[in-house]
Amino acid sequence: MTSILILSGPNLNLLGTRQPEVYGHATLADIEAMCAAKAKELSLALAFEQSNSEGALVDHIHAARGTHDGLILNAGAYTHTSIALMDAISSTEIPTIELHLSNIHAREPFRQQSYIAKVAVGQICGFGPAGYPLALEALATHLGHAA
Ligand code: CA2
Repeated sequence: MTSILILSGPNLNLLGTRQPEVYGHATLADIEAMCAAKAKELSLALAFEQSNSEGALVDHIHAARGTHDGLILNAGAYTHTSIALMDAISSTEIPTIELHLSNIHAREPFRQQSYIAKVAVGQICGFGPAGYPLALEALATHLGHAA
């Protein structure tokens, strides 16, 4: 069975508590439930992890090698700074979709730079929580997964 890891970075554990005008009202648990339903529909195995620590996120990407077939990564603010996360993706060669709730290209200039985009299959941003099931469909298609 095709297995996907959805990995969330710093501060995303606080979703649904503040800045709903930017990030929406859904909590990370709501997003996980939405993804679990979509994964069931697509016959995908799914794991869901979050960490506020850059090193722990690198460890999750390393551990995904041989365990999961693809990665959906919302690296939060590390998107814009982390060569370590970029190197973890390229060294494990795990097919990765970069995901953001907000449209990072329409925000501050520092958010328009992404190290993840340089090694990702593609990027989905700006659709809020609805981007997650879209990313599952896109990654399943990219991996040649037949439901
Ligand atoms: O749009 C996204 O998904 C981001 O990855 C979210 C990050 C931000 O640094 C990226 O530039 C874009 C921030 C997540 C912060 O989450 C919050 C949760 C609750 C309240 C405030 C922020």
